[in-house]
Amino acid sequence: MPAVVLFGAQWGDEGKGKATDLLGDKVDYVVRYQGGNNAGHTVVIGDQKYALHLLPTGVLSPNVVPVIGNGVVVDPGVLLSEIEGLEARGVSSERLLISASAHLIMPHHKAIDKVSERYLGKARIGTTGRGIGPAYGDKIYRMGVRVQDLLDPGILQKKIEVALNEKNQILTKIYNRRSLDPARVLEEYLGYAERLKPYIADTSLILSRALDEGKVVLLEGGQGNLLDIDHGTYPFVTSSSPTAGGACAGAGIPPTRISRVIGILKAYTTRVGSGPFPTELTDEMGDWLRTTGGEYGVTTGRNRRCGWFDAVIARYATRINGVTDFFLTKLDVLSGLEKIPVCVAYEVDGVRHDEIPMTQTDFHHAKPVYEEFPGWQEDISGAKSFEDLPANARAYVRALEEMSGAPISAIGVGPGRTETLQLR
Ligand code: 2SA
Ligand code: GDP
Ligand code: MG
Repeated sequence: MPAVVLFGAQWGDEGKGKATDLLGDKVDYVVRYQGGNNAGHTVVIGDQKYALHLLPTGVLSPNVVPVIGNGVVVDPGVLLSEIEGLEARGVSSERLLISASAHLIMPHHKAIDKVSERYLGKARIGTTGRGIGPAYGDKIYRMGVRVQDLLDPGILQKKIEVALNEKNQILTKIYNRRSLDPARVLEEYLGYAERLKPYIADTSLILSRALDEGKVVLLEGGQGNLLDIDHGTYPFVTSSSPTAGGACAGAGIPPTRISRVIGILKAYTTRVGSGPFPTELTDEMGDWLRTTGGEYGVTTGRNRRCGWFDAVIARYATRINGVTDFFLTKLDVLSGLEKIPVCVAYEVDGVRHDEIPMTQTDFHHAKPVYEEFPGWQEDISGAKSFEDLPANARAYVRALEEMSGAPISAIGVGPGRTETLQLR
């Protein structure tokens, strides 16, 4: 099993953190390949709950090397606090490796993210305000500051000055905000440089050698398929590629090394931020799913929008990512319902769509076509095997599997490490 990708098959928060953690003892490296501290990955171990933002989930497994790949945007202040926070709880980040080619989130990125969202008003994306979009924007615009620039104070100073020359104009003239002082930013980042130096590495080379030695590398996605900059609900997306394709570019690993692509799929659907969501429930049922499932943003604390399972989206995830198997999470949340509707197709202006419509306009107008499944009343959180589940829960799982187009290999029946049923 050389390299394995694990990604979110919906709009994020499917339970990727828990799923990655579960594989912890079978892998040698866990690599974040995109995103930054917009992510919130929860892992529950015994009575301890960890919320990871920038650090790969592998940091919680003592034998795993956690890697921040080149495709990630790193807020160095946040990273250092996360490292310290874990250390205070007895979790060492000593093994951490940070790609020298990853980009840095700078103070102007955070300022512009927040103020531009405010200016968009009702048209806002609903970003996490962590500077993610502006940092990726500068990367593509070739104006980014990279982790390796922390090792060269002269270059760092020049890059900060060039960037602020332009960004201060934007902040003051367009957004009527205060300008940032390049000397102070330099001083702040030189401070981070000292502390981050020991972790900086050529991670693509290290991973390539590890794969040659037969080591197992897990590529851990943040966010999800429909938040992908190319394949998601643009412009209501994040600014990176959470899809399996993005894993190669974001970790510096060739596609030929990847042997398994695990899609994490929630037994219902959630989304944080703006944008289309055909099965969204804006009524009491949606509130019930939010409360029962604990659907609140791990990074911002925002309410997550909730709705029924959407098989069109699941099939789309299979197609875009070449899913070899799915982990189905949070099945326990659905216990107690009389009936469980599942969206099997959409209707747009009277026309049935079995696939995601080609245009965003059509997707915005997509009405779900539902098929109802009988629910189950039993608490399933104590189940130890698939056979322990009530017949209706088993039928629901089998139906989702059939509609999603790839086998389900594990089922989550609770947030804890042990609350998982292995199917194959
Ligand atoms: P950004 O900040 O530029 O990446 O925001 C762009 C869109 O991407 C969404 N996004 C997310 N969606 C789900 N979960 C995310 N992580 C946190 C969590 C979210 C939180 O685990 O709960 O705490 O609010 C995440 N990160 C980005 C975002 O909502 C925008 O729609
Ligand atoms: P991620 O971003 O995909 O890692 O997911 P989040 O951590 O943002 O949100 C998933 C939430 O669901 C977390 O609170 C997890 O502890 C929790 N969780 C994960 N799997 C299960 C499950 O099978 N059942 C229940 N009830 N909770 C789960
Ligand atoms: Mg999350």
